Amino acid sequence: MNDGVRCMWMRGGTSKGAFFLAEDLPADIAARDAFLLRVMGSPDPRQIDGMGGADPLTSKVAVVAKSARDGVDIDYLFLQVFVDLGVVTDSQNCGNMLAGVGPFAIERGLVAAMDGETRVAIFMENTGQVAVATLQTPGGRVTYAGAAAISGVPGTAAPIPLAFRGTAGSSCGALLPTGKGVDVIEGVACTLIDNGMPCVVMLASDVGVTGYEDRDTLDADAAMKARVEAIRLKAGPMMNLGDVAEKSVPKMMLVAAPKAGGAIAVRSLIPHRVHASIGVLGAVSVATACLIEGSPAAALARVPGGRVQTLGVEHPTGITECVVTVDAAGNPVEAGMLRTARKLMDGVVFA
Ligand code: NQM
Repeated sequence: MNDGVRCMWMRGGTSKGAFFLAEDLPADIAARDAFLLRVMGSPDPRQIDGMGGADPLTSKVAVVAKSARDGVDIDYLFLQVFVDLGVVTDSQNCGNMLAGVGPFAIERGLVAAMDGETRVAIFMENTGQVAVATLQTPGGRVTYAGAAAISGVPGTAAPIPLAFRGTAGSSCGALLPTGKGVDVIEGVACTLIDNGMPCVVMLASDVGVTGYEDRDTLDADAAMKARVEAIRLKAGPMMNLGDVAEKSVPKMMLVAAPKAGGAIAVRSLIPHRVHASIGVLGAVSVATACLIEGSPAAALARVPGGRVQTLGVEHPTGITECVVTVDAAGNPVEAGMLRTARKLMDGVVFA
């Protein structure tokens, strides 16, 4: 470890962090987590003694290995390294870091790239589903350059469409873990939902904000945050997540009527900081809530209808479009989203 560990730093979607081969990390979980805390410089709000960016969105780790599963290329474990707590958690997935996993796997020789496009099937170990990423690989090499833009990231890059199946109940066992479209917690009507990410969806106005504020304004609102955290601590056990005091789920989604042409406006707490945009599976889950009868989101949402619906989720830095496919009974069966990624650094990192 003192000689450093091989590591690639990448942007995946609107997140950024460290990508490791599983074989390069300690097999012992306590030793692995102690190493990752040192790498990021946690716990410390500035992460001054590490590589982390003093933000949950830039304090992330992807652990990648060749998969032994049928029809799957790669296994991906996501780890969230808390910024100001000495905690590393695998309690959530991350669809943004997922965008970097396919390119990283090709760069490390775990997947052979085709000339043109390469589809990489990725088993998401945190929640047990498979996602398929389609990468641009002209001449059998990953390219990061391209014309795709995603909100929250300046400029353009090669498109990486992600497709998800079977994400309903990924961590909570059911799309609606309480069996209801709405539960009242601390006097606030909430939809407890998991279509890839456990989320609690409520009206922003019910916790005293508009839902159109910028990130810094909401991050400075200690009273709102305390109220939302009280709801989260009660929602966790109701969602089959147990005590969530030291977990990064459920995510808290404050919704308002759309006003930029999307389906819904959202400010998300992940869970103690406000997201600069929105998580991938968080967006899929809140978009799905727009389709649930009785949900506070459905009451405000502008939804197109039909079996394949493109739902724009408005957030502090733009709109993220999710494509949600439902079956004849209206149950979500598939979701898709466009991401991009960029290789930033390849080398060794020291703890
Ligand atoms: O919801 C942040 C992110 C995420 C998670 C978070 C994510 C997802 O933006 O799939 O991508 O909610 O902690 O990276």
